Amino acid sequence: MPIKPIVVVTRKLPDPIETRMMELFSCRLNHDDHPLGQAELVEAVKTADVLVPTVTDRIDAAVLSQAGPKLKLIASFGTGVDHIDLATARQRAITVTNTPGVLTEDTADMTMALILAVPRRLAEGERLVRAGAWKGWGPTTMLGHRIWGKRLGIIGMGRIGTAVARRARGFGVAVHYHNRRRVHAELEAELEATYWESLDQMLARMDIISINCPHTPATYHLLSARRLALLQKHAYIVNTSRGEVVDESALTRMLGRGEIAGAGLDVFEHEPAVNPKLLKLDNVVLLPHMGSATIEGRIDMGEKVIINIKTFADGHKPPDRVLETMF
Ligand code: 8YV
Repeated sequence: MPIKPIVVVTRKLPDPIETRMMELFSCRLNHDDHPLGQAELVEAVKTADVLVPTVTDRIDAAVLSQAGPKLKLIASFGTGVDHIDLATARQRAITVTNTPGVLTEDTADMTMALILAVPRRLAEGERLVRAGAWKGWGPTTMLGHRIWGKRLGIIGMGRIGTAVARRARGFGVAVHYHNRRRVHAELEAELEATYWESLDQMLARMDIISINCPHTPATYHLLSARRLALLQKHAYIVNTSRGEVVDESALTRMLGRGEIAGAGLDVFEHEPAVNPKLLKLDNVVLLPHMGSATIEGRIDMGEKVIINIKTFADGHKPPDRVLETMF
């Protein structure tokens, strides 16, 4: 790879990151920040040494099959890599990197915000005031449910799940979790966490569920209609991971029928489309995939992208290599 590789960046990144990238690489930036269509992505992979995509780019087999021989690195801006066909990338000897770690705390904060917002009817109250419909305080108006003392079931006890658990403890919430592997005994003790090998068993017993696992072929619709039906009627679901982990139609149906109490969703199955039936429900808080949306986080993510590209261009193994076998 040339010392100054041709780097195509698919979306507008924070200014300090773009400036540094321009200094280090031969960069093609996306000044107006429009999401690239398939033809533009194909054009990008044909000419680039390095592609810097985001979650809004579908880097599937059709796109990768047209990659030029120079494309050796996909340095994705973000932690999730479900928008990239890792198997095809590997077949074509293209290294894939991501930006883990730096968005953990921001995403955990947003998860906690939703865990508080849904049972305490935050968005509903805000809408009431803005609509000029608030008639004043009342002893039985806008009653939600107490957070303190509830049971939180975390699906996916990786970095973000653990950071959510730490926050939840501060709110007097009991931590339960389901994960492919049980976490280290010391961490479990610190969090006073209860491990459930069986997701079904955990779902049936929790007050709040937080989804913090990646979207992979194994977690697609992990919360299927059958599993959602195991939840208690008073349970809430919060998702700051990926919409595809939940059967969104089944969830919407259940929320509409009052079969579960509410949901806080930062991610959707067909982003940026949101099921119109969800928009009509009061017991949901809907956010536009902004879990990691802090300026500090986005700069840290950009720094990671730069380090991954620079290390690779210098002939070394970039630190954040995504191994297909991990997913
Ligand atoms: C990112 C995310 O902002 O990193 C992830 O996996 O979901 C987001 O927080 C987005 O993916 C950037 O590509």
